[in-house]
Amino acid sequence: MRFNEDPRRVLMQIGTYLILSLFCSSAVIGQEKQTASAIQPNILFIMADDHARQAISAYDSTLIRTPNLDRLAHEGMRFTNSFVTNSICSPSRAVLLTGKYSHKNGLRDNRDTFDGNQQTMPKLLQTAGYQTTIIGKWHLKSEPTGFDTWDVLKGQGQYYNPVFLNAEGQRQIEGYTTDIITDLAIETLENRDESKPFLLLVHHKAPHRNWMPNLKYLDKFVDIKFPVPATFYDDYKNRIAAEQADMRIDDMFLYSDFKLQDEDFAVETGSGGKGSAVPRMKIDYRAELNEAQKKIWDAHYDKMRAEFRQAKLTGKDLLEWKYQRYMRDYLRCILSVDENVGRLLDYLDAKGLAENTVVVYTSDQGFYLGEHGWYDKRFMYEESLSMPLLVRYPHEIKAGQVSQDIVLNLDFTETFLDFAGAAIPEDVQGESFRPVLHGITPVNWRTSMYYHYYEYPHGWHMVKRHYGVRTQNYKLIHFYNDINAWELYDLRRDPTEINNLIDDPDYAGVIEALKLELQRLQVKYGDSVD
Ligand code: SGN
Ligand code: CA
Repeated sequence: MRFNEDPRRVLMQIGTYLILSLFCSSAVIGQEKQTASAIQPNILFIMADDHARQAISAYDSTLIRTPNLDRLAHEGMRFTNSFVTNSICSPSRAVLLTGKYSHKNGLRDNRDTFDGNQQTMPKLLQTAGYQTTIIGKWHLKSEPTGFDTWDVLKGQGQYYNPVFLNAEGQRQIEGYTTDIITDLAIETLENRDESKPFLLLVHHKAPHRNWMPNLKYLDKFVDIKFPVPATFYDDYKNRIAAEQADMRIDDMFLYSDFKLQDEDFAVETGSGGKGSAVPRMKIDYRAELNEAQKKIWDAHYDKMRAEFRQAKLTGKDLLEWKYQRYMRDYLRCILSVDENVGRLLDYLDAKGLAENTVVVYTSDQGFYLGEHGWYDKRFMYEESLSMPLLVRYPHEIKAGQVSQDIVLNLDFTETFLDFAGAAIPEDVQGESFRPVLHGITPVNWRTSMYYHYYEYPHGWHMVKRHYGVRTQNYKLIHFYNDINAWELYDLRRDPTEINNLIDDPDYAGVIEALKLELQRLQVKYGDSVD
């Protein structure tokens, strides 16, 4: 809600906010100890890996129905301008844990190791009296710190029969990873110390590449033809970095991405994202399945492969076949994520915890589902810059709200500390969006956000280094390193970002203002480009 809306409504909102702040904010002076613990809510933070907003029906119902995620949206607040500051896995996780930009927390790209000795959000919450746990994907190389208990996937993790690492060592658990992560989360809640509030981070591996669905969902979506996105056949005109990126659906691996699993497809012909068209051997993803699982798996994909061979597709037909194949497996993985979010919500209901638990659903970043002809993330363009964000906390958040305020993954640390009533350290770089959750945009809320991506020229997908600024209406990006290319988008007129307006004289004033804003943000956050 904005201040320039109906004044009566605004007054009512301000009233509600003041009342809520008085009753809910743990920062209220003179609060008794016993009330202080009563108002420290539990925090259940569920984060998927590469979950595009387009694949949550509360955002967009074109592709899939996600009743449990929608339930969170309907019972809480859904954010439409929630962004990450560096759209790639490990860096995003490091930002979540520290509330600091990549250049400050030391983890710029997936090759880096997280320095677990630094100040982190779980450590701060631990000090504030919380019982802290992480279950699922970690992907930060060093051992987790700041958690009372942890059970994290080894490396990127597997979809089936995953190996978990914890303080005692490692163990393998039979089954489907999205289900198992939820089982472990529920086990954690069952065994928790009830005298303390909890912080539970549930980090799914799904729906990360190579999109291996649960066996029970293999038959889903077989009769559906998904519409290709408007920019599917993008020609990348005036966008050099986009043109040179290596993440087109057309180049995906036949064996592992499309599961055309036989020796004919074992040497990949597409580049699949390594940045060169050099043929490579198949990734043997089937090795993680046990014999019983493999039997069901193969029955499905072998049939599909036989149909594919018979169809002898080429050109546009082949490309659109790849898109359909990609969508099916990706969305089947989402079915499991949604189902397991439902299991956790049901658990909270059954134990009477729903009222006093802040439930957050998000993803480590967005993803391309065929927009610009792509999969993957990394770019500052909308699909990968955006993270889905749903927050429910009946005690403070009115049901069914939608916020357009700009919030960032950088803000989770401050927001959670705010809920915990804990002091917020000086060097944390985000903002608490708790007031935004009350339905009012604070007068001084941010009107622009800063972004910086680094993983180039090493790593996957050849997305050039870039930084930029996004406001409610515009986006300015500078690609650097081996190029020097600026892009400007007018998001109101061109929401799919295909018209780079950097050379349009009508926008000279906008560009100048955005360049100044970019500089201001770089100074504010202490970033420089070297
Ligand atoms: C893997 C994927 C890439 C993906 C990176 C990073 N290739 O290497 O497509 O961009 O992970 O993803 S795969 O063939 O091995 O699946 S991230 O989420 O960890 O950043
Ligand atoms: Ca990811």
